[in-house]
Amino acid sequence: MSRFFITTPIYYINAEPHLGHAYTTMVADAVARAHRLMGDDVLFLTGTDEHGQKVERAAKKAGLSTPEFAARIAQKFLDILPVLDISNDDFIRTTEPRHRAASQALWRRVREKGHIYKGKYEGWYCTIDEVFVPDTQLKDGRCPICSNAVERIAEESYFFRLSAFQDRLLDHYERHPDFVTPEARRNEVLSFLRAGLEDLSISRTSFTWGIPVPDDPAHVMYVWFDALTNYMTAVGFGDESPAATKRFDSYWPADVHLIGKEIVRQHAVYWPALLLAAELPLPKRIVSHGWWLMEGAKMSKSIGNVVAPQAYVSRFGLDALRYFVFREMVFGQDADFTDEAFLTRYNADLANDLGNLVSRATTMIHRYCEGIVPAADVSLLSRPEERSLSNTVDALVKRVGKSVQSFQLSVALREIWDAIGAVNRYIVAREPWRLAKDASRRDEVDTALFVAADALRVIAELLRPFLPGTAERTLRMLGVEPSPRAWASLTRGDLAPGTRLGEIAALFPRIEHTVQELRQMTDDTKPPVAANGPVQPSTQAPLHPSTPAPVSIPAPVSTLAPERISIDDFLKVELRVARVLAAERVPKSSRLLKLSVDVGTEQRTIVAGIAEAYEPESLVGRTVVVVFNLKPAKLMGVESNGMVLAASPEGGKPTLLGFTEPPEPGTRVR
Ligand code: ME8
Repeated sequence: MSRFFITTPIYYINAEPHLGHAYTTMVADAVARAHRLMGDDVLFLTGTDEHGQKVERAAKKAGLSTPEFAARIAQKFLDILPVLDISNDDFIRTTEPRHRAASQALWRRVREKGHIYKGKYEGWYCTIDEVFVPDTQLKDGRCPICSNAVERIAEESYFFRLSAFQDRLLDHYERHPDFVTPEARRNEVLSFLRAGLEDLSISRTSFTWGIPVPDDPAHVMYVWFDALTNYMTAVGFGDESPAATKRFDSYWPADVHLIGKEIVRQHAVYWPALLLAAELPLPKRIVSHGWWLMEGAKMSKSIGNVVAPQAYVSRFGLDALRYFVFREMVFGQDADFTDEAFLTRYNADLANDLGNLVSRATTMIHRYCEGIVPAADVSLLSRPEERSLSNTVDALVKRVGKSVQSFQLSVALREIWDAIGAVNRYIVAREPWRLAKDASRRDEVDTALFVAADALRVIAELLRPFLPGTAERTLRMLGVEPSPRAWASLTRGDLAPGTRLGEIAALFPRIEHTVQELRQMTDDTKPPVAANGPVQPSTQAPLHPSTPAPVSIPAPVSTLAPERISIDDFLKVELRVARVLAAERVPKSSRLLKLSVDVGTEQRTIVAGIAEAYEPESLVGRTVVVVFNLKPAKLMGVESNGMVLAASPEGGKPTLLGFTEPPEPGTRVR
């Protein structure tokens, strides 16, 4: 079993976590989960970076002692982990004793090897980014990273002989072409290295919120010296016990430091130089991703243009957020976070492609096979359609694994969605609903449904690292054991015939709201950016109470032109917008639901033949279209006063008409 040690940056605690932090943590989580499924012994570390002048100032502003402030904000970073279903193995806070010991041990080791000396630092400092800014790098007199004002500092300082490591670093880069990815970041580092390195100031005396320098407590360590050490603290560095030493030897060096692109220099130059100085192994890979932008500007706590992940999780569910960020951001590049893109991805990819497919396949097994996975007829599996789908599924496991290993999560998801498309096309090609009408074609129905359900099982297993909840729910619907299947043994054809399916539930109910409505709802739940106030709990109801995703089985298209009617004929039918107030099953009927609807002027009872497609509870609150002036009729003893419109394909389930921007009940439809 190979070891896989992956880290996120440890986050500053001057403000609460936002989508940028959540993104890195979710990416690391997906990769860690995938490596577990690939059989690795994974150690996944995240945490908080709590020292430095910025935090000291934020605490003062909040009117709290610095330790109290640190504990309060660190807790917010801890609290968000279960919200995002993060599977980290450790969470490090740099204020913990184990970390003080590790940082001081590293300092001593570098000092003993002769790479630290005392001097005086005079120059510019950006407290937002906690970096020294040489005159030559100032941009209009401001920080080149965040554009905020820089401060002049002049104080006694210890220096690390960074300049002595230029050649060894260049040599390391030469020998390890994948040390820093993507390529663009590697090239930036190489030009920085080739331009020559200056020694690095690694201590401060003008504030006290930091780890004291060994043997000279008037100095606290430069926050980056302390922060970078966290990666070794977590695996036992600085602890002399045999257990800790063993742990360090087996987990260090880290396999991947996953970071945002603005902190590449610290990780790709300072950190390896410090490790070379301490004669310790270097991390294997530094992988950096791009930024989430809001209208072109980096989402950041110092600007305040941040998205609160919790708001999206509570409105749309965690997996919708995970899917969106993994799929939308091409790894390494920047991406805009927009509600338009969120809504499109949700409705098109999740509700329509995945949600409908699962619902469609399981519904047909319920309808045509009494809810039991049928057995395929082996002789039918060599037909071109079956072979083509099998090839897609066979190739998928390897492809997804490869994409995940290179952090190309958007590619991995695109590959999975291509397979979802292939299953959808297979079902359309086989038309089980048509075959089911002919008893002599029973084997073909069984084969088609087995092949589709089995492909879905593999797809769901592969979705586990990305959308853990959705993967489990899908597998449960397919009647499959929820315990994860190692990817090495994940093969097509393993779904056991005779398995009873679980209950069907909509995976991703369609969002019938406009972007404007959506924005308002998410804005209302954004926690305040300032760290000194409590987060307002959301008081709004979930955006989609549980409206099921409409199921669309393509209707056969008639080639006969129907007789035309005049507009007057059409207007005789009064169609109105209505809202469902209550819904229940009609006793003894598997097809009928009794709906109570608001038609604008009154409340009416309408009986609709949609029970096989919709759970009654899921309809409450939904906006539908009804025929208002239909003569009343009794159905199974219940008087129906109108008719609800739905697309009703031959052999398929009905799909209710709806609106992306629901009008008021009573509005005429024409
Ligand atoms: O830099 N888009 O902490 P930090 C994508 N403490 N990712 C983003 C982002 C955005 N708009 N904004 C933040 C620090 N991130 C140091 C790290 S490590 C030894 C010390 C993510 O709180 C991204 O991973 O400023 C980025 O690198 C990290 O948060 C910076 O977090």
